[in-house]
Amino acid sequence: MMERSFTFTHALCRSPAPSVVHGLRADDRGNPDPDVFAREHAGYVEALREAGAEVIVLPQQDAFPDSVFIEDPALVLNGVAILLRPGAPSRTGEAAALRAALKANVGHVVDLPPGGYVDGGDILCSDSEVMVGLSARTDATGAEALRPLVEDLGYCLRVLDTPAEILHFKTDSALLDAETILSTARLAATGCFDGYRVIEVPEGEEAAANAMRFNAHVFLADGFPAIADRLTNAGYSVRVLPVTQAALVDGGLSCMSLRYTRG
Ligand code: CIR
Repeated sequence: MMERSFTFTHALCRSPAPSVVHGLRADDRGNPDPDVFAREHAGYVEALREAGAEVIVLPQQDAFPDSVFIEDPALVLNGVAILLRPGAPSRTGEAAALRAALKANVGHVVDLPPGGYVDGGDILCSDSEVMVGLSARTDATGAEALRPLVEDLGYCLRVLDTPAEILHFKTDSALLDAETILSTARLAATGCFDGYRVIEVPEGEEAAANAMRFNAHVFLADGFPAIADRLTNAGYSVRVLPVTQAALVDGGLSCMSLRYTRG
């Protein structure tokens, strides 16, 4: 199947809960405002619909402050949902709490075999491989537990290091098309994207690397004009969206949806 890495019919999202004010963050730059977050989230959902997705928005879960970041407890590959084990203790329960919705919407659900931790934010998929970045949330045991599932679905799995200052592998990278990756210089310098074409985000715009290709568009956080121009000039259709409140709790564009195709 061509371009299975960014061509999708569906997206699963979860509304931000008021408890998002307690969301995890590396540096405290103030709490997100739940009302503004809800508005920005609604704009994100609308943009996905405009890009051709049928979007299912699951109800908020106040017990899990970070549950709006629905990408982390699961991975959907080739129509199969894999329930992961998020590495942050406050997020462990998010996977079980997502099972019924995955069953109802994706259909086929399997569990990551026992051992270790994996966050979806550490997984970057191209058409042929699943790159798993080791981080404070994803360990080698978890990545190896994922390997047989991924290989059964027709992908290679490659385990990579993430520099210590980066929360998630995809905090600093995004797929732009089947051969091209958007990356910060600090992540690309590890050599993890050798073999791909890499477009680097300019210095000072690192936060823009948490972007998302969805069908014809590249979704980019608002406020990063240099990379927006660079991508537009490279021929991408760029859709700029405000994600100011997600950014306060270390979230970006890819974190707020699980993207998949339902036949
Ligand atoms: C966390 O630290 O888990 C959340 N506050 C942010 C998660 C962002 N998700 C992602 O990069 N995939």
